[in-house]
Amino acid sequence: ERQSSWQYGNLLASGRFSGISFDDLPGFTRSVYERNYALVTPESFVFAGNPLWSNATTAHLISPAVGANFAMALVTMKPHSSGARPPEGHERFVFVLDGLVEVTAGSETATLHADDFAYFPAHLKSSIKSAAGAGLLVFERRYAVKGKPVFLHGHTQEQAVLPVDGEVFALRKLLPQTGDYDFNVHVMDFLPGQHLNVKEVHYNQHGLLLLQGKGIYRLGNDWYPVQAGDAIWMAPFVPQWYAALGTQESRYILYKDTIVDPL
Ligand code: UGY
Ligand code: MN
Repeated sequence: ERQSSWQYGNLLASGRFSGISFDDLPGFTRSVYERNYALVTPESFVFAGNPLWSNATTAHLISPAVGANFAMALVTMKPHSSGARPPEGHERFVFVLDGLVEVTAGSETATLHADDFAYFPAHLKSSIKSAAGAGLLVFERRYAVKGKPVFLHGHTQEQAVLPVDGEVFALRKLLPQTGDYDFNVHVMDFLPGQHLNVKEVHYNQHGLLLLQGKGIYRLGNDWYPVQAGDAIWMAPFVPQWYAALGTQESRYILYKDTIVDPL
């Protein structure tokens, strides 16, 4: 057996099979969908028109249809595209993956570049426009607490790195930790070889997009190789753990519901 894998390695090195790519293998995907988690990888993303977005397509990777209390979508905005206000009672969080957008909420406006974010409270009229095109990650949910959240926007890199007891990753929280917000969005950085210390099990739900790097994600009793571009849904109480591998820092962005009494 050793010999056959050595021979296979030699054949690959010979260039005969150069260009082998699992992405192009018919019927192959790393995506998996289980009762309490899903891994959705780019070869499975399905972009389609959406009545709230003009001249744009959306790929919904997580929605309440799986039992989640939020929706997570990728939005591809073409030049001269726009997004309308979410339905009544829904709040929206936008993270810019690439390009440039102009956002409006109430009487305020802002220009967002890659790695910038904005939060739109449910009670304000809002819109998102892109003149030259942009890629967005969007989290939306029904606003579930009685508070006074405000329109917010910022640059990810300018958010303070927060200490986390017993953990080594660098954590940034993009929303205020007050009772006005019923979820937060975390950005977490790991150097290669760093991993979560806590093998987490908690009532909160997650929607995750790996922005950079690669590693191993544990979901329930399964371990998955993951890389930038992969998305993960984690239902309440699914055991979860990550280790960063490779040569590049890992960064992921993570929806986490907060505050709401689990009862
Ligand atoms: O805050 C969290 O729950 C976060 N550390 N979870 C995770 O990275 N899977
Ligand atoms: Mn967690």
